Amino acid sequence: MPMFIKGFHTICFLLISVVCCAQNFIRANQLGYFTNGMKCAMISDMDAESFTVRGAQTNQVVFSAALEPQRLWNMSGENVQFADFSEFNVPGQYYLQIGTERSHPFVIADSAIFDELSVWTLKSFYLWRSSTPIEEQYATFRGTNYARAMGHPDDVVYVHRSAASEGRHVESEVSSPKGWYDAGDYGKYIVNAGFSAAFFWMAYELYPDYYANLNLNIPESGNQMPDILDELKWELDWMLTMQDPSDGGVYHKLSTLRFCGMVMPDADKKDRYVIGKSTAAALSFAATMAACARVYAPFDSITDGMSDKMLKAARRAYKWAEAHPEVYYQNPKDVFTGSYGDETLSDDFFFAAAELFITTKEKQYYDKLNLSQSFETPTWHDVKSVALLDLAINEKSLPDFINRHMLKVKSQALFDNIYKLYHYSVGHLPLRKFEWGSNGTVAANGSILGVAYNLTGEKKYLEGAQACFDYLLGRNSVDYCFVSRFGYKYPKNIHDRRSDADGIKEPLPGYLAGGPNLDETTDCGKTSYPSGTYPARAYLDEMCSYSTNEIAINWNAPLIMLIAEILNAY
Ligand code: 9MR
Ligand code: 9MR
Repeated sequence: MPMFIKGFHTICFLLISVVCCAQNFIRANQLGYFTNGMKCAMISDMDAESFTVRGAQTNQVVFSAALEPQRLWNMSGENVQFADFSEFNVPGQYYLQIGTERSHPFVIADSAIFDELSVWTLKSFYLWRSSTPIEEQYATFRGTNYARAMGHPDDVVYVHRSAASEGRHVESEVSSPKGWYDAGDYGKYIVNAGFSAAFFWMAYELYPDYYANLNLNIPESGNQMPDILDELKWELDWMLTMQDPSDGGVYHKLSTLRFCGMVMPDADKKDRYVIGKSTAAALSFAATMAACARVYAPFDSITDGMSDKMLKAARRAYKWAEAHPEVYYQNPKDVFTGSYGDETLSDDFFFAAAELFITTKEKQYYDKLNLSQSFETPTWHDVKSVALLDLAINEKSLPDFINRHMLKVKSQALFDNIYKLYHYSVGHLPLRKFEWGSNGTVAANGSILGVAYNLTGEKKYLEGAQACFDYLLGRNSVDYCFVSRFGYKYPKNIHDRRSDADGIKEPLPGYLAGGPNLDETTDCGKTSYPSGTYPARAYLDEMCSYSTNEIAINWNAPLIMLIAEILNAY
């Protein structure tokens, strides 16, 4: 063949492989693995018989093993195999190779590899703070300074028509500062706040010593309270302002009437409102305040006696919900921000009663708990499994009159339901479907398996938790480490107003992208995905793709707990 044709062929081949099919066929956790930990990578469509691990500098084979035959994973349309190299335990930098295909390089090391991840997934909440300037000394990540001006003081917000009461009239002014932004938008929504807070306090309840020593370098660092609790307090302080003092009811959310454009927080100057009161918000608030009354009690001298105030607020909100058991939230006609509407409230009652019970040990709250229902993956709209988990975590401190057997059977069933999802999944992933925020669901399920391991000591649960961890950090069908600024290939264009508007090329660090989701395919125009796209591959690293590439507190919070579990397991 004449040279120029050969060259032409080569160029075409390169073009085709870059444009249409550029992907990695061997996908590992892009950050790495613990020296003595489980180590697994996913191989896609290679039908290989064996794999090798090679030194990143030397290119020498340091480990090799046979592979099981490939199997079709119907969620991704790939034929997958899993390379297990747990046995190999020499620290260093490596990659996997099969034929000429290689994975991204990764590290095998003792622990430090995940410390920065643990800090910055938490610090992302500091960066999310409303009503305060974000300062350079706390907001510099690997040389990039993410400082910004204060946004949304929220010391004057208005009572929306839907939220008016005897004591607080339409358009009257209230002060509701602090709190975290919910996501890529600047709203503050109670139901999602309560769900997210739960992963903070459970992580703290599980690993108090770890968090006592984890320095986040935030403004409150060094104040004798663990930084994770300082960070959560920013949210709690705001939540407390969302209770109407005249009746104990809780506003569903605080936001503008419409989403603002992609601008920095301080450029969003439209009036903000407290909007609606709902049973779900009252219960989420009650659960959070009740739990935090317990968790913050040892720190009353630092918080000025906050725990007592929280418990009173919790009881009042719960009473309000009992008197108004069916106030479902729906956006009023003039409101277009996130709705977090929820048609089922039994799980919210369960959450509030469980946390009030764990804290007060009062039988009146225990008697409200229907433990005979079935428990599965929790979400912001189905929180009963969060409550069950926290009952299990606190079991030892609960009074004698409870049905311990039932609690054990039910928490075991929750663990096993999620474990089975993982175990029988060809893709080694405990996920029924890829919905909005699928990565958050993986993080939540992973964190539950981590609790299962923590409480039972059974290795199989750790294996499931590790699978979720690895998936989120790169062992997935789209070859992304889903946490911004971590790993080899991470989301660059998260749907986040700050990241889009701050003039900094790199996105803000430490944020978990929502992840693959086929449900909304028009946010980037009619052709977001080619038809026939498989759910596990329906992910777009585009700013427009809020259905797959937004960030949110309820996805980052379970990730924090999962990270703590993995870090503390080895
Ligand atoms: O930016 C908004 C994001 O936070 C929400 O999750 C999403 C769905 O409610 O909506 C986004 O806002 C979009 C709006 O819904 C439609 N117009 C374009 C907005 C920005 O992309
Ligand atoms: O996480 C929410 C998801 O379950 C819903 O399907 C979706 C559409 O209503 O909204 C998601 O929550 C968004 C909220 O409404 C506004 N802030 C951004 C949230 C994450 O996208």
